Amino acid sequence: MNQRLSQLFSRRGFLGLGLGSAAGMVGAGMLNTMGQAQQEPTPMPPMEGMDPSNHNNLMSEMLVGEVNHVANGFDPMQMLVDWDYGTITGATEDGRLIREYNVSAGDIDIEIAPGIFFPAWTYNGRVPGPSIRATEGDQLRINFSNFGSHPHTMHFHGFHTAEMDGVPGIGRGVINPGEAFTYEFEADPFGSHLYHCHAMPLKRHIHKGMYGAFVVDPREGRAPAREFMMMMNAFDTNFDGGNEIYAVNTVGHEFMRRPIPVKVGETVRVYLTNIVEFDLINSFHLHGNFFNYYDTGTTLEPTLRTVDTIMQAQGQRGILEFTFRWTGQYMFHAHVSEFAELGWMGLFNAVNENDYSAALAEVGLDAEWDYKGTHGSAVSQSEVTS
Ligand SMILES: [Cu+2]
Repeated sequence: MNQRLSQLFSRRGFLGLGLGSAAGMVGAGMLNTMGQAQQEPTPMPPMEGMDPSNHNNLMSEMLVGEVNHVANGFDPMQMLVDWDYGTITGATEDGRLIREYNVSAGDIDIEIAPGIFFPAWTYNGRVPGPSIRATEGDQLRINFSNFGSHPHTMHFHGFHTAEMDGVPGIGRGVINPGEAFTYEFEADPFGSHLYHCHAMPLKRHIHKGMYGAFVVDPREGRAPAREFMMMMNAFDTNFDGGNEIYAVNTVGHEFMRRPIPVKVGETVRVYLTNIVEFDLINSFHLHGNFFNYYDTGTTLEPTLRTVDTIMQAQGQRGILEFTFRWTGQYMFHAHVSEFAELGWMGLFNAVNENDYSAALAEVGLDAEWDYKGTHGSAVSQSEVTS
């Protein structure tokens, strides 16, 4: 056992005893609960406020209440724009940037709808895990440590050797609790990709929350736009092999309670992934608008033009681009009505430039969120950090 591994084992021991002295290694939110044993699933409370007699009030069809994002340690609204570019630690002999990322697995309980908790397995204490972003050709080093209660892996979609595939029995295979491994490969091809745990049983490890976006920008970048990461996910809260809550970025109906501010006339670009387990098909439908779609994001020209609904099977991804012509609130949701009613439904709030600051403030956002949303490309990021 090398020194790094022995350190990890001792840290794992601390966490298991609930002494939690590894604050420098894991987020505070993770520390709160990482030492706890897996809890029994929380039964679904009745959906209060669902009043079938009221047909004119959207809110009457929604999950009612507020989710405590601070206690969760992550906010779906911030997840739209909080890309992880890693740290540029050098260059390869052939002159490509080396980007290093730190990812830790850990067990935490998360609130996925008001009052509904789910015992998640996470990357970096959040579901989805960090939105890893790089530029085509970068050399990526993903330093993965497993502080969780089960063996896990990180399986990336992209070109890489079998040894780096993060699959049980091939290369290093599963990373056991207390162990660490560095996955290394080139960011190739550009596109809207994903990573997820590939330990067995696969459907359990994925639906527990072990997945995240992996976006690779083309070398020349893409045209300026307001960019969002949207992960269509769902949760089986009673472990019966079917989902009870559906969402984009984990929290059901979050973007109905807090419409996403966008500006009339600007290009909106969504990096969309479907990771929903147990249901064969998910979809994304946009109101009052049409979009161009780049299947898997691996082309610079759209693969579908002027559509308002796309389907994704589990693991499929793509990029949507659209522009709002008029101010107002525009829904986006699964065109599977059941999913929409169980949480997969949100709103864009399209406003004029002069009203944008007010629209941000209404949903608890500031200029930093606006900046991150409009400066997401890793191409420009490397100019800043290198
Ligand atoms: Cu796993």
